[in-house]
Amino acid sequence: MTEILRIETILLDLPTIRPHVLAMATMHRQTVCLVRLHCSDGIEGLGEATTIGGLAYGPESPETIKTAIDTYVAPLLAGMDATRPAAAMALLERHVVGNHFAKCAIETALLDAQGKRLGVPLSELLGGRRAESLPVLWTLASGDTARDIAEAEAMIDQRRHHTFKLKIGKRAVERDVAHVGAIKAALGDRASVRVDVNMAWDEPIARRGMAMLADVGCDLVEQPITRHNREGMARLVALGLLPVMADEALTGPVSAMDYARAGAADVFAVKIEQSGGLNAARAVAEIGAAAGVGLYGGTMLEGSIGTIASAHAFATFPSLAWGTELFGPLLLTQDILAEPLAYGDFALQLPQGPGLGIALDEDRVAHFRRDRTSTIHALQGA
Ligand code: MUC
Ligand code: MG
Repeated sequence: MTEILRIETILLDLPTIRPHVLAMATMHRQTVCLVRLHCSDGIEGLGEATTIGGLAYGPESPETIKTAIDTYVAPLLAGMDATRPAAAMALLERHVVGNHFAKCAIETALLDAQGKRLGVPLSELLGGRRAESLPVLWTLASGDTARDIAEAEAMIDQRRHHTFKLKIGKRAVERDVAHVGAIKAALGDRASVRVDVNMAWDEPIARRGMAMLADVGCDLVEQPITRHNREGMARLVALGLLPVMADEALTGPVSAMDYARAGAADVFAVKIEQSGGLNAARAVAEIGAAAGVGLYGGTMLEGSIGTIASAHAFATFPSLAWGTELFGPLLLTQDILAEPLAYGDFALQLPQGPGLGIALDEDRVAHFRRDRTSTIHALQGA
């Protein structure tokens, strides 16, 4: 039997190209929990978990993910059959409650290893890809309107992105809408402009905000109110002012069913980490599609490994009418891959190689390891 020998977790701190300003956090770096799953046939599977602003977005942080895997997941899976990823995930489901981001990183590593073993891309283990490339938008979140417009113009000129998501909800609604309106007016028909409120509004403000956003040419609003107010989301959908997308609310297939039944979203932002893994994300997408909900491929601002894992999953979706936001690696100053992911012509290309189809740059991994830099700081302080 080919066994899972060992699961290694490494925290990497990667700087962002500029501050990324969201309603709940401003990010200056992204911390990646890298997972290396070593198997007895010599194959290594890679996985990754990230969060947004540490614990600012949800109940897991890179540090808690590392601890959960080291303390509970790795001992549980050691010695299991590495060629049976679904059986390993079923065992994990039985013994570990929640911890969706950690589970996603493990499932990614199991499937990467299995794809390498069988000589097929990861997408083929999920039923097969329907697309070779996925459209990718960019998030304008510098915190400054003029800088955001300049950034968007550059992205359009470089043929990198022509759809933009604006992070709002931190300031008064009038100021936020003025910011959105100024960007839309500058870009005109050359771009689609959408907003993500990250649950910062209550329902009356959302009603007012959405009417104003529709007037300035915004195309969609993402999670305007708390995920717990499903009925409120359904009432906002029923207003018909703007398409309403659920994000934070979608924590796996059960929540997808709940939102679909209630008519609480026009669009689902499907995320592999938030869903609890790649297969769970596919289930969320299938439920959405069956309910007539539009699909969009979301990000937890993953680095290259989580991003390409997402791409393998999203490429198998029944439809992807709203494209994806798989731009995470482009927000970082440094990549940890030997060959960066292929962005161009407003899209991300899927690799052809087995498993995830990527390889690590070991020098960069060594350079950005938190335990290495904390050792250096300790030595410098000594
Ligand atoms: C979110 O809430 O969608 C996705 C893009 C971005 O800038 O932040 C994330 C999180
Ligand atoms: Mg969102």
